Order: sequence, then C-alpha cells, then structure tokens
Amino acid sequence: TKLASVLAFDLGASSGRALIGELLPHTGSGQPKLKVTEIHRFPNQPIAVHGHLHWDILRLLQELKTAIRKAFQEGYAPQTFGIDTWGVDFGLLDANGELLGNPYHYRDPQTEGIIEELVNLIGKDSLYEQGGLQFMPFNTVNQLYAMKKAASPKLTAASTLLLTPDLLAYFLTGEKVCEFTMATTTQLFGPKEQKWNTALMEKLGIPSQIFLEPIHPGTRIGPLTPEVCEELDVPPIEAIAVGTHDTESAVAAVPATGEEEFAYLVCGTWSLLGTELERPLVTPEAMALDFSNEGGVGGTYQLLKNIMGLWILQECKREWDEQGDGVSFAELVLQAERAEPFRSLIHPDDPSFYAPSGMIARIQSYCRETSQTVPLTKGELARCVLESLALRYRQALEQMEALTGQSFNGLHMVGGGIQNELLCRFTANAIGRPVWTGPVEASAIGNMLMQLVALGECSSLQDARQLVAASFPIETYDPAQTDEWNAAFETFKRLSEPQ
Ligand code: ADP
Ligand code: LRH
Repeated sequence: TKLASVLAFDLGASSGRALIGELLPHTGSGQPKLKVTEIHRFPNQPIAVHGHLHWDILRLLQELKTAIRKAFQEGYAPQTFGIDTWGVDFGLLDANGELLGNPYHYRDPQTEGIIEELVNLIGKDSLYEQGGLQFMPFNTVNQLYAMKKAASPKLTAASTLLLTPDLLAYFLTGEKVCEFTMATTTQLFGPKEQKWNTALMEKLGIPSQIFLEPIHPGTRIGPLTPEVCEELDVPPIEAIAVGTHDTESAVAAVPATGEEEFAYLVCGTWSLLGTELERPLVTPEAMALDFSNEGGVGGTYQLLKNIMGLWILQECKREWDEQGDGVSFAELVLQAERAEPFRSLIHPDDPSFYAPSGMIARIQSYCRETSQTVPLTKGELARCVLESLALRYRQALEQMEALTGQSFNGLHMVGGGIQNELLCRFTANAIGRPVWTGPVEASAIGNMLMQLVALGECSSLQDARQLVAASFPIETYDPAQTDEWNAAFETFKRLSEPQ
C-alpha cells in the first residue's frame, strides 16, 4: 500500500520551513510512526517603509512555491499540504480578488495606544467578555481599528479579509476560506456565541462583510491552481485547512498522552504557556490575569498566556549581528551559562520590550531604573533574559492553576526554543517540577496531524498525539537548586506588574 505523505508549511515570525511527513505502517506489535524530513527553510524578515512595518508576503509565497517544486524533485509525493503561520495578521482583497497592498506586520506602530482607546470606547469588561483574549496590541481588532482611524483606502476598498495562512492558501489554490483557529485570534470572533461579532465591528466602523464564515481544521480547501501546477511542474495536490494558527498546531503535537489535564509551553519568538480546555474560560478572574482563550483543533479551547518570549534574545542577537559582532544562539547560551546567576532580572512582558530595535539599551535601562546591576556582556544579557523568562513561566503557570483549579505535575515544552537547553533547565528549576521537551518542530508536526485526520489516517486528536509520542523522543529536565530559584522568584515578583 502507498504511504500517506503530506507537506507542512510552518511560518513563524522569525523563519519559515517546509517539512514532509510520511506515515510509516506499524511493524509487528509496534505503533505506526511519523517520519519527518525538512526540505526547505527560509528567513522571514519584516520590511520597514515610511514608518510602517510589513511582511514580505510575495517573497513568502515564492518560498512556498520553491518548497513544493523541491518536494517533487526530491522524489516525495505528498497528497496534500497545509499552511500554518503566526496569529492575527491578514491581507485584504479587492473585488477582483487582488491583494490590496502589503500586509502589515503585527509589530507595526499603528496599533500604539489603540487598546486604551478601545477600552475607553467599549469598556474593558465588555471587550474581554466579547473576545476572550489577552489585551495584546497586535490583536486584529486593534489593527483594523487603527486602519479605520487612519481612513485607510485599503479598508474601504476591501471585499474580503484573509488571515495570513488563508491568504497564502488562496494564492496557491484560488479558494478563499477562513480557518477557525486563526479567526479566534482576531478578538472579533465571539468565543461564547461561536460567531463573528458583527455588533462590535459595526460599532468600530470595521466592515463586517469582509469576513468569511469560519471552517474547522481538517476541512479540504482545494487543489493547486492549474497555473501553479504548470509553473512548478507538479500534480494538483490539495490544500487542507489545518490548525492554521501555529500555536494551535504546536499544541496539537504536544505528546501528552497519559494526562487528562496538562500544561504546555510553546517556545519560539513568543512563549505561549497554556492548558487545553473543552470550552473557553471567559471569567472576570481570567480577565484580571489577562489570559487568552484561543480556539484549538479538535473542538478544544486553549487557555493561555502570551509571554514576550525569545523575541527579546532574537533582537539582541540581531543587534550584535548588525554590528559585525555576530553570534549564534548556541554560543549565546554557552556564554549565558558562564555568567553569574541572578544578577539582574527583567519583566519580559514590560511593554518596552515589544517594539523592534534598541533591545540591548532597553534591557539595560530597565535594570538601571529598577536599581539592579546593569548587564553588559553578551553572557550577562542572555542570562538576564533567560532567567527572567523562566521566572515568568512559573508565575504564569501558578496563575493558570489558580484560574483552572488544576495542579500540573510538570510542563511540556515544544518549539524551536527547546534547543536552548539552558532555558529548559532554568524552567524546570523555576517551576520546581519536571519539564518534558519535544518535539522541536511541533507546529509543522501538528499541521501534518490535521492533514492525516483529513485523509482518514488518524481518527482523533488523541490518536494523533499517540503518534507523536511514538515517533519523537522526549527529554526530561528535573528541577534543581530550588531554594535559589524560590528566592529569585520573590525578587521577580517585586518587579512584576500585578498580573
Ligand atoms: P518562531 O516563533 O519564529 O517559529 P522558532 O520556534 O523557530 O520560532 O524558535 C526560534 C527560537 O529558537 C530562536 O529565537 C532561538 O532563541 C531558539 N533557537 C533556535 N536554534 C537554537 C539553538 N541552536 N540553540 C539555542 N536556541 C535556539
Ligand atoms: C506565535 C504566535 C502567537 C501570537 C503571535 C502573533 O507564533 O502565533 O500565538 O498570536 O504569534
């Protein structure tokens, strides 16, 4: 029999990749296994123009095309493909189906101060009640309201809004869809009503007719267009709507098979710490702690905290690279390990760390303003960031326990950040519980799993997680130095905002 073979595109804020997944039949009493091969990887670099920050969307499309061609040239024969990307961002199409301008990057400064305006206009309780999301400047509603305020002709001319993964799928298939998990990152989709919040759109002057009815992960979108097939010399493989929000695909690939309730940390540019629920938890307590409720695959809801994450370190690295003093992440981790512990701490979610550029100076002034030793060397800066992140994870984990009434006996970590073994160790120490890591390419694997569900090769999310557990090694980090980390946590909490 023919092996099931699928192609996953996973685009994060810092890089994109294409991976082939092949389902190997079970041997003897063994389980079936998923074999994963990376065929293409590319950087994802935002571009600044006249004070706006954009994604280079056509470049990303070109990288997807390159990967499709490569897959077939290298002898793979995927039946389907799926695309997942970072949340919240979108492109607008005109009535002829053409893209109106370059999509904005979620860190575009247009959203500065918009949360405050919306809170004044609608009320904080009401906004949270209606959208169930953490108040993040990048939420789609803030971006659209900023465009509305700027009287953007693009918004007036728009016929259809496509979120980034749906936009890329449209470029390749000609089919316009709106996938559910991405829809739930907009703050314009009601988690209770499970409908677009047209009343809020009308109130804010956001055109409601540009939103399509969401479809659920596992739905077929359609084949590559004849032009794309001809251009790339490939057969018309079919696009599947996967968990197109990368975080949700990553959660689908968390190999939590034995536990009813589990805590996870999707660790990449952002750190998403959460737990899987059957329904959203939109309560005053969840609002007070500013947790998100995001739609997941397989009918789940994810209660999670969006933490600034390795972005802070990425930006420091970029600065050193640009100064001709380049350094790899592996080297940074080594230098951090040699630096003195607990010399200075930051609150990673301080708004001053959100925008691009000048990160080193911003960390230093944070430390200066909080009367701490100012980190100077690469090792000191990296150590400060990594210890602070680990402590923030503990705080978010404890908050999540308070909200759900669950207690978690450890933390599953997935994503590119788990290659940073020091961070994994620090996290186990900070939470005083084991950390289980793997797989690194969780988003791409979760993307594949929903394609396998659509192809009838996996029957459920549970079944799919079993496949991940059987296919990829999991490493365990046991906690150590608990007293030192407890003491550091007390210091950290004094730095923190109330949440
Ligand atoms: P994205 O959210 O952009 O998809 P990834 O999941 O690819 O992010 O994770 C990228 C992060 O992983 C980088 O910011 C870096 O901190 C970390 N990382 C990648 N490779 C290594 C490595 N070899 N050693 C330590 N950390 C690494
Ligand atoms: C992580 C992520 C996260 C947020 C942010 C914009 O890649 O998707 O869940 O939505 O990007």
